[in-house]
Amino acid sequence: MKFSKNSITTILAVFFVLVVFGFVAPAVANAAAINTATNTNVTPGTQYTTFKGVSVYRLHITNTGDAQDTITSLTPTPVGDVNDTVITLHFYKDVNNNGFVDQGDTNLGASAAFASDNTKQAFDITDVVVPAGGSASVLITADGLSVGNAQIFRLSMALGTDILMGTVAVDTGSFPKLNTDPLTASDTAPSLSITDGASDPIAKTAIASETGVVVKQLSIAAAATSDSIVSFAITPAGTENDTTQVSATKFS
Ligand SMILES: [Ca+2]
Ligand SMILES: [Ca+2]
Ligand SMILES: [Ca+2]
Repeated sequence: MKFSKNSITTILAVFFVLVVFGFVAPAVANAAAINTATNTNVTPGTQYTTFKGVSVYRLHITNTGDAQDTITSLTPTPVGDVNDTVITLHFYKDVNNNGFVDQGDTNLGASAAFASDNTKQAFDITDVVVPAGGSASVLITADGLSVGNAQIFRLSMALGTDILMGTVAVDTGSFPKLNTDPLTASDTAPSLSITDGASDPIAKTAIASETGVVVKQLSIAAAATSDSIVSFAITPAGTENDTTQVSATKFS
């Protein structure tokens, strides 16, 4: 939750849209891969002491070589006075490289809590291919459980080898190791009022295989402070099969 002095009102529409997935055949590696890593800084801001899905690190690997390469594991070090055993990290391939988890991003299956405080820990992610002449982004998000008021959390990649590549190391010369903006915990609870939007529900009926159908609109207002919404937990209802007949849910 990010706090400031101004009240906000956010109109939010939630709708379902059909997504078609394609498959890309892997390229054949037969020459050199030259990888440069950058940390495109994310701003976790001030969060309530218990938080979920907050972006804390955004790793971008550019491969200027003529062979594909692969990110196989990441070994970040937690920094700050938070007891890191209350922090769980999640790793996503940030397909659209926008710094937050959204439709089309891929969970890399390495979610875990830190085993001990201020201690480097390896996370064996689902391998991420960086194509020859291309790039790939990995986004790390954090969940926190009762983090102490005013405590700070950051992530660092201390060494080039903390980004384990399949064939060659990253260029560490220009790699900013520490996320610039910390996550700061606050014990001031968020205060939101949530009501149906002015046009809710927008869609009364939908034809078979229709895409982009708006099904929900919310009006969300902050009280004395403003808050950043980082996730939604929604429950589908109705006679359709939500697994087979709804291909995706999109928030905008
Ligand atoms: Ca792996
Ligand atoms: Ca710590
Ligand atoms: Ca994304």
